[in-house]
Amino acid sequence: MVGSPKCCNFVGWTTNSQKNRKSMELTLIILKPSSLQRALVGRVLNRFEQKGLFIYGLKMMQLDETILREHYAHLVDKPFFPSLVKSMTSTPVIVGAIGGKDAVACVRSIVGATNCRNAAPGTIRGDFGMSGQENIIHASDSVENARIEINRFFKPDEIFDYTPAIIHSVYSPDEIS
Ligand code: IDP
Ligand code: MG
Repeated sequence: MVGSPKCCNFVGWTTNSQKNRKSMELTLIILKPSSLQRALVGRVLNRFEQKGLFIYGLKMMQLDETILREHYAHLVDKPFFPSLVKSMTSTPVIVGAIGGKDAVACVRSIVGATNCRNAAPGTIRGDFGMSGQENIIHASDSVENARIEINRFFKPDEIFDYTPAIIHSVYSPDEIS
């Protein structure tokens, strides 16, 4: 974001109201190797666009064990962690910064439960997967973790602040002004 050393305060909306900008959030998604190998990238990204969320950053990158030990710090002692690292480094991934009002919770809801076999139909994991590990996509689980994860995977100048042309059709005036 212009003038900001980090992208953690990004809101992505052109409005003069700082108060109302606060409810606009940015969250991190990672399209995992299972998305790329199964050629699901377009369909997965479309789930967020059709909802009315917007893409403010998007890139392909190769992960390594170092960044995964940081990103999955809560799982490093789990027996499946080596398998998770092997999977997550098996192809490049696509990382995205998705924005909107209450974006963190909305994106988690669209993604669904961790194990695809338990994920509700209509969610990404529920519709596209059968595995607990090969579950298509990562999404930040809290506003604080979204801020940390976006800063982990994106440089500030890789997040783009623009106003979607359809913003006034997606939200009512009181929701964004
Ligand atoms: P989340 O991705 O739904 O937030 P986390 O518990 O944070 O779930 O786990 C991170 C990732 O680790 C999962 O998305 C999945 O790929 C993998 N994972 C979690 N639990 C298991 C398991 O029991 N077996 C194998 N892989 C797992
Ligand atoms: Mg998680």
